[in-house]
Amino acid sequence: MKKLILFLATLNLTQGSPVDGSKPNIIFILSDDMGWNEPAFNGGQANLTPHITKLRSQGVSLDQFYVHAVCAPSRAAFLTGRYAFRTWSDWRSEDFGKPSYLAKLGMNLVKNQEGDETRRIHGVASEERTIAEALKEVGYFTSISGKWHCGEWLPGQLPMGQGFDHQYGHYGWGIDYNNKTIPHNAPARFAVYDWHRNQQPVFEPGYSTDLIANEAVRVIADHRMKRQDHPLFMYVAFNAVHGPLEEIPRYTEKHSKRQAALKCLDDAVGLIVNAIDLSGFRDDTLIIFSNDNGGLREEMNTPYRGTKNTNYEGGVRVPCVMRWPEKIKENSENSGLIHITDLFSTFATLAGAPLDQERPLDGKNMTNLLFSGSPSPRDEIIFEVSGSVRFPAIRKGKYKLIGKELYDLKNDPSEKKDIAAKYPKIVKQLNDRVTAIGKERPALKGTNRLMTPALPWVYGQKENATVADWVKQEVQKIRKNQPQQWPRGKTPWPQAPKDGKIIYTGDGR
Ligand SMILES: [Ca+2]
Repeated sequence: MKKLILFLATLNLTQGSPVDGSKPNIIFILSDDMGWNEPAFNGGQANLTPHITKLRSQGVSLDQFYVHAVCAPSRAAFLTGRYAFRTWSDWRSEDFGKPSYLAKLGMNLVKNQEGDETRRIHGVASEERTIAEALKEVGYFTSISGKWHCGEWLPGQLPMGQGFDHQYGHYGWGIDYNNKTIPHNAPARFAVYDWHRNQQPVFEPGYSTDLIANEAVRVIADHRMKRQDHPLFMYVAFNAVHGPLEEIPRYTEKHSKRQAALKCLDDAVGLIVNAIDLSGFRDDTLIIFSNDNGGLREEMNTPYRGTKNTNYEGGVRVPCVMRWPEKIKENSENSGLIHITDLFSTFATLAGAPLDQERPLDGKNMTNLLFSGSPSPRDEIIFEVSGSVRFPAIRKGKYKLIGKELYDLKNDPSEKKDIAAKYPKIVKQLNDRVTAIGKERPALKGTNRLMTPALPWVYGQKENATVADWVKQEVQKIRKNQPQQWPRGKTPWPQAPKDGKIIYTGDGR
């Protein structure tokens, strides 16, 4: 009997969900720096997010969907299915041009052969197997529209070097929504052009939120016309609602800039979902909407504590909704524990792509949780290990250890009461675990490569080598209005966190 039960249990584990390998279209829409409570279904103003609310009502809301605490780590974790520390993505590319960050790695700001202080090159290594590569292998057309932030210079670290058939948007941490320049280029402080289609600089007047959505709609329509025999994977990563918010094309009469930017993002989500439905892809498409890290200010994340760049719930627990008609129950909720790395394994499983690969995955397949009503196979998340700018942080079961602080998330989801002193054994257990896994951090490679020139006109090494005059004109227009001098020690970006804390004075870069 025991043997039979064991056999049945094994069978159940290996059986998979009914939709595994069914190759749906997969549309992953990611916003930037949105707070937990900004969508209406988490307490935000209803008139700001009607389309996201509608998507939620047609599908499931995930209550325990976790990411990393900042942009680049979350994006790398999604793309590779591996915790950020494994690809050194807990350090962002631009950090390698900032003395306060470099100092934490025992490195200096270096000069290139031209004698200019410049950035060391850092990004997700081209050897990593990305989700785009995994899906492409099994016949998907792969598209990214929007923000990349996993390397902005070497061809192998750009989207089309990492498995995307189509690329549109920006490579760096952010852009000003209208000019498509990135307002600084650490260690230089001047603007660089960062807007590309298929890795060529492109001039397109308009507001980036609208343009990213328009491109996504165009790709969907193109797919309808040309490639219906192939499944579609789209990664639509808005720079909204990240700062600098700048000029917003509509809604500012009635709303604050932040609210107007959010409402424009909501419009954009509506356009994409509508394009899927009108193209006849509705029933064969899984749409996911989520966000890369918590909001910049505490009040955006209540009832959770903390902000972006912290590992409190407010920094790492984000809204996530999924819609797949008939496959996911309308207006449902799911409280299974999920980490953004799991999307890799889940998408690959839906696509029938293999999960065994040279560099082991942290992501777990969630198709049984999402489509068979099984419990989550995950009971642990490694947010951070030593060697990062943030304190080591781990969740195990109901407990979360952040540095020396311990919280019971089941009874205290707002992390008001540090219970470390009361439970030293649990602290030790979690600390031992996060220390042990931290030893798996590989050696940092590639940072002896330098960005030359130190201040490019446009991101992308090849693109900058043959830069057109119009790009220079666009950039000069912005540079001439930037401060030409900075007081000693002042930078347009915040200094690296001290004692686990970062002080934001600007817009969250
Ligand atoms: Ca972000």
